[in-house]
Amino acid sequence: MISPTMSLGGIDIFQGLLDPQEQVALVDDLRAVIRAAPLFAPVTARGKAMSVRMTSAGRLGWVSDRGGYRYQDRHPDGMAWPEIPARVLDLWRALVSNTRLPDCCLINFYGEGARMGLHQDRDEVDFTWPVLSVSLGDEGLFRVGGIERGGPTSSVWLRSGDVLRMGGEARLAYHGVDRIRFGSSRLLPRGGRINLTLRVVA
Ligand SMILES: O=C(O)CCC(=O)C(=O)O
Ligand SMILES: [Mn+2]
Repeated sequence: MISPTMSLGGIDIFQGLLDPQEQVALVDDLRAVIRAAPLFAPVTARGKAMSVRMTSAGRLGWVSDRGGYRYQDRHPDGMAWPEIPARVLDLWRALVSNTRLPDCCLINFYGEGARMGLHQDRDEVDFTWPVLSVSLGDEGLFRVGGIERGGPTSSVWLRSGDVLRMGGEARLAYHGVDRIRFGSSRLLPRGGRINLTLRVVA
């Protein structure tokens, strides 16, 4: 079993788990996913644009539009989501489970100025499985609180190749990304940060 390098508010963090070569290979896999299911710009139910762009791989993908946020089995343009890349599933097998694989691999892209407000991941039916999250590219300031909104929070800069596991008590912890350091990594030639979030949905 691989041990986390640190814990933040009950979240296990595996810093530098993916070496530079693995990161490059993963980005190649993701380019293929994005070619088949392009990044789109989600809006909230109130019509406010989110600053990240996103797409998904897997049986289900997460979408947000005027109709609200939800999981669905099609990209907003109508195609089925591509399969989750084998390399990504290997990571899940190593850190979560060999028997139950994730239904969804959400791909978030943070360009310059993008962020994600504090939220809980609670659109899934089953919270017994952890959420696994992979950071690639530019550094992101990740903030985590407790399971109630408004409590104390702590922060850590996530770097390319870091992996985070939110399970147990921390499965429903509030978390978000305050900002990225645009251009801090050379993994993506035009800068930006990619986050993969793997979840069992149902
Ligand atoms: O970008 C991150 O590190 C977190 C993403 C996230 O929390 C989400 O997509 O639900
Ligand atoms: Mn989240």
